[in-house]
Amino acid sequence: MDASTLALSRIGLAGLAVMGQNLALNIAEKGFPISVYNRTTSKVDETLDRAKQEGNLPVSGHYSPRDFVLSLQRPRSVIILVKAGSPVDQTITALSQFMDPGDSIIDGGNEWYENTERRIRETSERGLLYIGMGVSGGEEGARHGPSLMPGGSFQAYKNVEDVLLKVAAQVDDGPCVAYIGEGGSGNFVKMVHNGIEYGDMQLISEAYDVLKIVGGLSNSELADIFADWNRGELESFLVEITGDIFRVKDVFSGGNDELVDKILDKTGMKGTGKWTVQEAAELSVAAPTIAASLDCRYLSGLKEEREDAARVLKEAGIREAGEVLVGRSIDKKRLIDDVRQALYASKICSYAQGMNLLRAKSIQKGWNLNLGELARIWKGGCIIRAIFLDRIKKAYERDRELPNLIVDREFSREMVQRETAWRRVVGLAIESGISIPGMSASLQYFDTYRRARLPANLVQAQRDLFGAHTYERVDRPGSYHTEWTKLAKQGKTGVGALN
Ligand code: 2AM
Repeated sequence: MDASTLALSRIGLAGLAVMGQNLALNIAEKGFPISVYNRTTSKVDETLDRAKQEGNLPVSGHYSPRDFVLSLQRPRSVIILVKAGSPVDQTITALSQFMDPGDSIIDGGNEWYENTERRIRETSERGLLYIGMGVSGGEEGARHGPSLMPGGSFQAYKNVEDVLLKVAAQVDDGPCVAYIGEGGSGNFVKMVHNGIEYGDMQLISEAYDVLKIVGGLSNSELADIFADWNRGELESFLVEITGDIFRVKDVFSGGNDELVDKILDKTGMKGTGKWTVQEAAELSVAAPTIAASLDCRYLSGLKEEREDAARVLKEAGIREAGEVLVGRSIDKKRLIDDVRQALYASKICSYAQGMNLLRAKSIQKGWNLNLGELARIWKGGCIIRAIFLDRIKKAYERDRELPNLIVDREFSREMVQRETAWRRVVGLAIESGISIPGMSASLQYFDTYRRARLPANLVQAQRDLFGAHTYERVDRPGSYHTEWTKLAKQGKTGVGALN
């Protein structure tokens, strides 16, 4: 195709797998003529077919990197949506040779943020601008309005801001996109979004498990409960789709059983949750709910081992999960209400962990992340979208330096209101052998964070005894070391010497 004879496109998109195709069609539908390219050219034709079918959208297909790049208005902006890692480098190499200083590359994949930072440096040597942009919302979001988290070159953002503002999901307080910050901040924020998503999914699965085993609820009752929860404080995409899942019948069993019961209990993953937990550890930020959900995915993968363990422990005399409750009368209505409250309180703790991880990274990297604004752009389009994010946004608007969501004046009140129900659910699950690693991690996080005094004094004493690591005192300044063993043997009161 001879680019000179055609009107140039406003923007380009390379990488036409599911996300790429849908995002390209979304951009075109919002009135921005777009050029598309894919290494395997059949996907270019596929996209052109869809563009035609879905309303003669202004999409032009290109079959070589050169034609693709030359079909764009200058300064050129190219979104790439290929597999993270080396495919991104290969795509940059293929395209950038035809690009000019001032042109921009926007990587929309789930990339490790340090790769983006390396590419920012590499492309800047050639005068190119670079953005790592988190895109959330799956296929549907990409097509009709995702949440977008672009970080990197501010100029590159400005060059495409009009496009992104229209393409993003729209909520009551604006489009779900904002310039995140410099470097790999956009990818990092998307990574933590995914970590929070792991937590939400785990917590929901635990709510399901408790309701099913303790309450004996059927799938159709569960569908109604989740639909009901979706009309209140838990209103969210994940709660909504969970309700829908319980309603789907299984075709292979003649439509008598629900599909959810036929699904193998082994969770897949692509790595962003693991990165979140690794980063939390690197930054010394406690993220136990997110870590518990990651661990649970690992344990779920050990299906055969778990089956063996179930058999061995049964032979050893263990009771089935929930068996201790047999014969006990369960107030279903109260159980359902308790689980709803436990889920909500657990979620607050999980989001508090994710937000605090973002803040710690922001301080380390000088990104100046605006946590309230991040909560706002997650209100629509993305997988964790929820009514509750508006409350998080407001909490950070009230106090930008809020150390933890738990101590926000509204959230603190809500936690206390739900505390008894939360403890009942966790207690009941623990007593009956139903694993609830997410909800109990959240509760333990809450109970540890809220205590003015922890047994860490004893750990400090142990460290000082065996490693002379010294300790501080509650009543006077300085650091102290005590000859604990000697004094204990002498039966004397230890008078710590000033170190
Ligand atoms: P393909 O259709 O040619 O395989 C998701 O796999 C997307 O990433 C697809 O569009 C795929 O292109 C693209 N992709 C994967 N590896 C690539 C590479 N090394 N270079 C260019 N595109 C690649």
